[in-house]
Amino acid sequence: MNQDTKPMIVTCGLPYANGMAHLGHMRTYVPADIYVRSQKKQGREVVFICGSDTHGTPVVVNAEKEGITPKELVTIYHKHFSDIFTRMGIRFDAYGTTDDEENHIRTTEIVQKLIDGGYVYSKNIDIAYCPRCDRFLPDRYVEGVCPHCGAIARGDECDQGCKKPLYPGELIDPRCAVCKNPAEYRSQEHRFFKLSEFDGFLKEYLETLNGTDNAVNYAKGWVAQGLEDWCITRNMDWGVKFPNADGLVVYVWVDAPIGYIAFTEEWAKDGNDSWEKFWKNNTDGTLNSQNSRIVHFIGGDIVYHHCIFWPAMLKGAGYALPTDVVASGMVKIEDKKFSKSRGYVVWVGEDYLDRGFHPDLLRFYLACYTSHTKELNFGWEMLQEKINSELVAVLGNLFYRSLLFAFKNFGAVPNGTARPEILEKIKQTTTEAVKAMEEYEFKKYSDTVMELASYANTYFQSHEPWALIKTDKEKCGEVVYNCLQLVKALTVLFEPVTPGKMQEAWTQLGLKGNAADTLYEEALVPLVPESKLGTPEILFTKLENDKIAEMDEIAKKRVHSAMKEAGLVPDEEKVLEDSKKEKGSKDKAPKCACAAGEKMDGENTNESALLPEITIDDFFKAQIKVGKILSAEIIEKSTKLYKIMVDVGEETPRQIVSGIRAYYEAEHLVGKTVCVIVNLKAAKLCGVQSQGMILAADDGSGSVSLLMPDQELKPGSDVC
Ligand code: B3M
Ligand code: ZN
Repeated sequence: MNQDTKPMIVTCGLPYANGMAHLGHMRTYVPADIYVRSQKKQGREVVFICGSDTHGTPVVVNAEKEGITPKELVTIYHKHFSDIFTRMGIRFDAYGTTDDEENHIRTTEIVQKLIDGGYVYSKNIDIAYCPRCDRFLPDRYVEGVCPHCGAIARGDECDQGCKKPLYPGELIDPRCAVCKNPAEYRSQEHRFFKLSEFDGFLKEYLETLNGTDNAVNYAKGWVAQGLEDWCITRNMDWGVKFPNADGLVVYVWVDAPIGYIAFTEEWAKDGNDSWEKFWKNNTDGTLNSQNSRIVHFIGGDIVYHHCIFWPAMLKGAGYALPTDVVASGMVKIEDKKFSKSRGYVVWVGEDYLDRGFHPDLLRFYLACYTSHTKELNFGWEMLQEKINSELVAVLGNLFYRSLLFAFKNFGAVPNGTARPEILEKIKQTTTEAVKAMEEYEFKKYSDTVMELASYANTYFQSHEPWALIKTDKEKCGEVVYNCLQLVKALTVLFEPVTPGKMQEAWTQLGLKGNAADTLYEEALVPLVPESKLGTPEILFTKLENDKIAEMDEIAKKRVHSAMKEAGLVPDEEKVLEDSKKEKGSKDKAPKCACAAGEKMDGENTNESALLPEITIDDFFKAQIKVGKILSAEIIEKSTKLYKIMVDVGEETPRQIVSGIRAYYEAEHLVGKTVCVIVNLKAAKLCGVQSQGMILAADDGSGSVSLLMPDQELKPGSDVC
């Protein structure tokens, strides 16, 4: 089947319904919406699917923090996301939740298919358990050291380091994310998906996968490193029950992508259409024989799940495979790494829409700031610059002066014909823009179309209609007619990016129907001379300095209060209060630091500076000594660990397992003077006993450095 006639499903990564929508979300959803609108303009059958991700620890942890049930939490945020999407002009054909009945049923069916196909087995594994909180610690309930790269990671993903998904029992030095106390591992029976059996399939499949390089190439690299079987059950109540396994639900990364299918079913039910034509491969089952295109738009941090787990599951259960995976780059706020807890965040509702900013301005900024896979930096002044110099000065200026001139002097579309060179220019622009769109180059699309607006401005300017009207009204009509034809073409071409404003322009042009429903070919259809025009109105007004200054102020205050909360800037009142408390604190038991939620919201940031405040007593609970490394050897069972012998001034050296293999050669470690926590509870890592921890610093970008005294000290010296 020809690519052009295959029905398409376009999906967006499902937002967790556990908090408010922010700019990071929009970085994926806006381009996806632009893409879908463009597909519709090419006359393709396309269904746009998304929904709220309602399961997993991201939801349960936040619900616990708020003191409400997961169901209550997801009801609130599902509505929030749904409203925000509508207000941003993001038009999903279906927006469900992964807790919908359709998703429970489809997930159960797919899991059962995998079981029946022999792809699932049971195994006893170590699960982190917090003796203090008296519960098992799935995924984000546990933190520790990544066994692959040594970064601090959460239970299901090395979110701050190598980004690899992690499996239960893998974290080194696990601790409870709620009370921060050391966790222990307890054996439990879980279900595993035989991902390793899909190695050959995935290698072949990834050769055929389209999309952005940052998705496809990463995935190829991971498969090349070898695949481990995947634990697909969790000890939780909230989620989709695993068939015939009491007390276990399926892992959220199983039922979340299945939501794409379930929401297609919901859409099909509503419109009396078929979901199977997208998701059931009813030809010979080989690759590239699909009758549909399945395009996933996702954040760059969930490539593994979409390019590896998901196609393997679909293949195992006999469903059609994704044809394109499009991964967006990261978002920075005012040149700082995006971080909710540090205050580098822009909330789409509270900061943007509720303050009267038009959604199309943000859509435009997101489309054309940089290419889709690169880092996007948002700042209020940068937004102002971009909007004022492009949307206002170029596009808005052209529209208003053309429409106003025509309205005032002709009262309608003047008599005229579209000049061949103008039609040719429109045609070329459309071809080039659509090509960029097909390559997921949204910036190129927008820039190409904006270039046509500059061309049109030059046309208007150089033909001086304001002078011609006095000398040759007919010739002036010709010029204005062509300007309006360019305005019409631009309205069609810009509709995917700024749909609300282009609909207004469509009405001002006096055209019937919706700009959103017109095909690209409509750009070349000549305007009807003497047809009525709507009343011209200014489409884009300048973002004024005082408004931007106000937003800057809000942003600064947010960062400041986040720093204050983290104890990074002194808060005089608090200092006073704390010093009072400190006086009587000696006999008190240390409090349980229950501020874990901040680290569990899915941010990829190094949050170590933001742990809850501790007292000096807390600090001295850790006994740190100077040690000298005597030997370091590779632990065969692991790819990242060393067994290190350290002299810490005791009778016998300590044996310590450390995840620094990626950063230091074994022979370079010997003789180094390091700092060691010597009273850490002993633990076994990869079957090797570890009696302490060697301290190192991680700058968050993959550089890890041992902490070493700046002069030779005797082993056993106290670090104080
Ligand atoms: N709910 C959000 C994320 O990790 C997660 C996406 C699911 S897509 C099937 O970005
Ligand atoms: Zn890692």
